Amino acid sequence: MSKIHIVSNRLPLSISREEESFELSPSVGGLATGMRSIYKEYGGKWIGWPGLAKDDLTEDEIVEIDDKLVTEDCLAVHLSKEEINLYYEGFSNNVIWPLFHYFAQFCDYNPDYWEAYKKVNQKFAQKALETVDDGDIVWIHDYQLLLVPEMIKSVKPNVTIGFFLHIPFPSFEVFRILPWRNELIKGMLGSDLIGFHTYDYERHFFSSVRRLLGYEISFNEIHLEDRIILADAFPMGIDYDKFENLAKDITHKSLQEKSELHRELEKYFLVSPDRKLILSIDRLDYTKGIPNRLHAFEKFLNKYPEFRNQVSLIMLVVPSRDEVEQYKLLKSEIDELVGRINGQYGDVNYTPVWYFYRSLPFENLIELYSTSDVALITPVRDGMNLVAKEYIACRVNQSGVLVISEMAGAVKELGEAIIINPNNEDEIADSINQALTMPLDEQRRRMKYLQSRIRRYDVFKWSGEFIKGLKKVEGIQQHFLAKRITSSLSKELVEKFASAKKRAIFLDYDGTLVGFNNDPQAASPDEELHKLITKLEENEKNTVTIISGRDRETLEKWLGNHKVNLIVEHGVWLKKIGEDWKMLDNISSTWKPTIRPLLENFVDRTPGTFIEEKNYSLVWHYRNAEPEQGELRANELKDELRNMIANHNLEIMEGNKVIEVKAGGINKGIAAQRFLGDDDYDFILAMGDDWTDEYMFRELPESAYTIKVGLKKTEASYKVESVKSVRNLLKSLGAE
Ligand code: GDG
Repeated sequence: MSKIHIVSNRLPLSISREEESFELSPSVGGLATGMRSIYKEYGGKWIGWPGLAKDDLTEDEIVEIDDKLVTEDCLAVHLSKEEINLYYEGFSNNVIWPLFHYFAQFCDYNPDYWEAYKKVNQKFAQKALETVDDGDIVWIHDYQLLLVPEMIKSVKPNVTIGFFLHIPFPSFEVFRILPWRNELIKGMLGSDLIGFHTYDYERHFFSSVRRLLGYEISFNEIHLEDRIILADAFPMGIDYDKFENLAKDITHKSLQEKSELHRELEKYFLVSPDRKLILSIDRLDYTKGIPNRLHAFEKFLNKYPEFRNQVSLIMLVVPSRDEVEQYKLLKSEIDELVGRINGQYGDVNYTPVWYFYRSLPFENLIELYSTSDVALITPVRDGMNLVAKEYIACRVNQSGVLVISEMAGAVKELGEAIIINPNNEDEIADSINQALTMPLDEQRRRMKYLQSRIRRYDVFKWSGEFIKGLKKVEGIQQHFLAKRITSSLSKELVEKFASAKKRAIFLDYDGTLVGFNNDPQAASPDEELHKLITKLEENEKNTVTIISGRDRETLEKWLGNHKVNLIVEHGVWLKKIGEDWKMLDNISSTWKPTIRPLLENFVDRTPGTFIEEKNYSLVWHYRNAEPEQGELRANELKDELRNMIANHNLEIMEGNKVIEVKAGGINKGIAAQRFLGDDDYDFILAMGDDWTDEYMFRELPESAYTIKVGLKKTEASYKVESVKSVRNLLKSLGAE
């Protein structure tokens, strides 16, 4: 069975220095819970930083820690203070975190951060490579390690790599701000499956992939030159049963068994049975919308005076990154706001905001969830937000109302909550009122739906679905690779070629012999290609034919000096060696003035596009257009063309970033067949990359070696990945 390994910034264990040795204690966080079952069950390792700076440890202590971690199947990536400072505090938390949460004004594009980020990502990759075997699965987590997928894939292509991003992926207009945007995307594309919390993050990612790297995306598959990658939404869940069971336990506790906090909470309600509590829990972070919440709560107390003395907001803020300037400022802003509200609306018996700036034991958290009537979650941007789900799981009697920001990823699954815009303080104030006055049966009705959804898609389901996705992508990739020429097949082909007496070789030009160029006129043959063709044409057993959609003039100019036959314009014209051009069929071009204005209109409306005129066809090129607009317009154009060609004998051909309208009745398949005639070729080879070549693959005799360049679906009998592989194959034939 293949093993599953996990890579994340932090290991799922905390290490603390005790008097004589080090103690390990398991983390209780959602990721640790969800992943622990996976890597243990599949016999893998967890690779991550143990949380102590290497500078504070002696060599012996590092060995001791490593030995301890190995017993838990964990491998430590040891980092120095400087590395933590530059890679973690610097690039991860001062560049990616603010940018991906749309706080571009907080980014510090310091090149030293970037250098450290690359170096430390390499360290994580290296540690993983030491333990990962071919056929294993590696699941990498989050924004600190965006480069690791590619770093592993490039060394071990036979390892299946999953990547999950726990924070939002921003829209292209924001992502493009980053000086190292291409490098980060390429790093992520080393994965086989990329997971996001929501479909919105996924589509933003696709948009950046398309615009920055120009890869084609169909449904949720990204087509690289030699691989298919899948991206999908996997909304992360919680360990529902754990929260629910603890919440149930709490309701059965006697007064003596209750914690001090719990007793305090109960005292609050003793003053008046109508008293209510609103809860919020977050890390200290500018993305969590804490000041907005306080402003809105102030507004609420002002607008709904009947709730003064009756409603308190318990705000648990967990200290985080408080050495960083923005966080310090945020902390003072919160302190000031809490002081102002309590000063204005509080008295000796009533504190409007109970503010805890610390972290609390897990049990206290459950008590807070269980005793609060409303959870008020107002992030201005949040990848998911697990607190919302935890509140739902703890409401064992199904009372309670969740008010949640539309900017939290979790909102997609929480349609029965009250949904607010975190920047609309009036709306939040009114929503607090709505939540506090909601009849119990309505609370229960809503909570029932929320609970059944969150219970079903818990953290185990989440991780299980992701692993299923990884297995599915393996299947898809195998399907795409199914016809790929292996070394034994290529040997067989060379042997058949060598023993043949009369060989026909059909080669498409663009995308087969040369790569694509932004300017089609710049794709002339290079030195290597000239040599390759010369080598093939020198062997008198070979009949080489270049079969292309290009026009006569261009191909004759480029290849006229070779002893090769030319079939151009998708089969309209044939020029045999030493002969003149001949038309293979009587083709008309009288339709051009009708179609041309439509194409011109599309050129006017789509910057970067242009028309190429061939003798018997018109081509609209959109490779240089902004990619999404290009695709959109291409579909529009096809649609309009379909209506227009009805009365003409025309065909619409869709090539690689081109749409071509040509006279019907002739194609590369018919042309190749006619060329072969009754001659007794005992070896036929045809290579091409786009769907115009599919005609050729279909029409040639079954015994022919038909080879598709690229991994897409094809009628050819074999596939090769790239122009480079075509040239390698031709080289081995030429060497015969
Ligand atoms: C990132 C993304 C995404 C909080 N205070 C205490 C405490 N907690 C626990 C909560 C909850 C977790 O911390 C916070 O999780 P969130 O999801 O709300 O937020 P981030 O930490 O920002 O996490 C986020 C998440 O990754 C997962 O993908 O949802 O969007 O930003 O589980 O219960 N736990 C204890 N004491 C506390 O005082 N024990």
